[in-house]
Amino acid sequence: MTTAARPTKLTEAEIEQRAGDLKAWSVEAGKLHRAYRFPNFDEAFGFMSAVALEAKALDHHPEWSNVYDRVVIDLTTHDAGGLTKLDFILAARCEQLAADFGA
Ligand code: H2B
Repeated sequence: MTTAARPTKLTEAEIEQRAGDLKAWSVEAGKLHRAYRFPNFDEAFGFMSAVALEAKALDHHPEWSNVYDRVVIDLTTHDAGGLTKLDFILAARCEQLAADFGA
C-alpha cells in the first residue's frame, strides 16, 4: 500500500472560495458544519452507512452524531489542525448522499 501525502491546511481565502460551493454548510469553530434531517431513522442511518464507506475510502472521518432522523456533522482534518480539501471533498459527497436518502 502506498502512503498518500496528507493535504495541507487551507488558508482563509481558500476556505471562503471552496465554501461557496457548499451553501448549506457553515464554518463553526473552524470546522465545516451541517445538520441534516431525514424522513426517519432508517434513512438517517442508511446515509451514515454510505458516508462511512466514503470515509473509509478517503481515509478521512467525520465527527458526527445521530438522534432518530437527525444527523449533525462536523468536518476537520485533525492531522493538519484545520480544514483541508479532504473536508470539502467529504462534505460534497455528504450532500450527494443525503439527497439519495431523502434529506
Ligand atoms: N480523519 C480526519 N477527519 N482527520 C484526520 O486527520 C484523519 C482522519 N487522519 N482519518 C487519518 C484518519 C489518519 O489518522 C490515518 C493514519 O491516515
